[in-house]
Amino acid sequence: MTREIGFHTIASDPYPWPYDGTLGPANTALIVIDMQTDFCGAGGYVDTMGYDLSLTRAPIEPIRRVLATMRAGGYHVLHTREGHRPDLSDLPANKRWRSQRIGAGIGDPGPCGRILIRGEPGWDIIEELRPEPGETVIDKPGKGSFCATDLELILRTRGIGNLVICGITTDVCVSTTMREANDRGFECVLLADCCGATDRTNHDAALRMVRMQGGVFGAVADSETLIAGLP
Ligand code: C5J
Repeated sequence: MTREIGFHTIASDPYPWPYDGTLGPANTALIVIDMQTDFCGAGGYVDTMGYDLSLTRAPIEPIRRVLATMRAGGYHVLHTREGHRPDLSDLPANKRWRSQRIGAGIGDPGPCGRILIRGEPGWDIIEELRPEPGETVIDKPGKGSFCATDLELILRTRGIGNLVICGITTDVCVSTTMREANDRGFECVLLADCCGATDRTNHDAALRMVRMQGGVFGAVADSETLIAGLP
């Protein structure tokens, strides 16, 4: 993996990130996870389940600022979308069953189209955080962004070793992706104010878990610190 000369880190918890001081645009990517109407918009999946949308909408503005800064700085930017094929051939039966049981069946019709189905209005990334031309969008059928996708191949091909992770939900897709990335040797920082969960306690717990054992999954920072510290 290509590493840049120079020593750049940002203040983060529990250690200055990245561990080896290689923060720079060539080898660092922002990955924005699942900022889709289904997870933070009226009539989407999370709304249909009855959760408080203000929690999953809270990161929109901080992410917008980080996106603008990292785009301007020439950093890699990637987005993910959770969703399934219209014929449901990639939807595990237990995932569908569980969602139907609570009245928000994946694949069933809802106010934003079929829930979590590729191509439906609810599945798309919200307007505020729309990907720009040239930015990679990873479509994933699961919670982790590495499962059944070409994300790892793309990151390795581009020589990206450092991942700035944000999006929703902190305790599910964000956490799963960070763990998958960490196990693959990527150096990750999670931006606390650029994430949100359907439950505040779970959000806080997910952040706490990252910081255990000296940073068992990486480090935690916030958007202002990142923006101020980017070389
Ligand atoms: C969930 C996600 N919570 N993006 N998906 O089902 O976190």
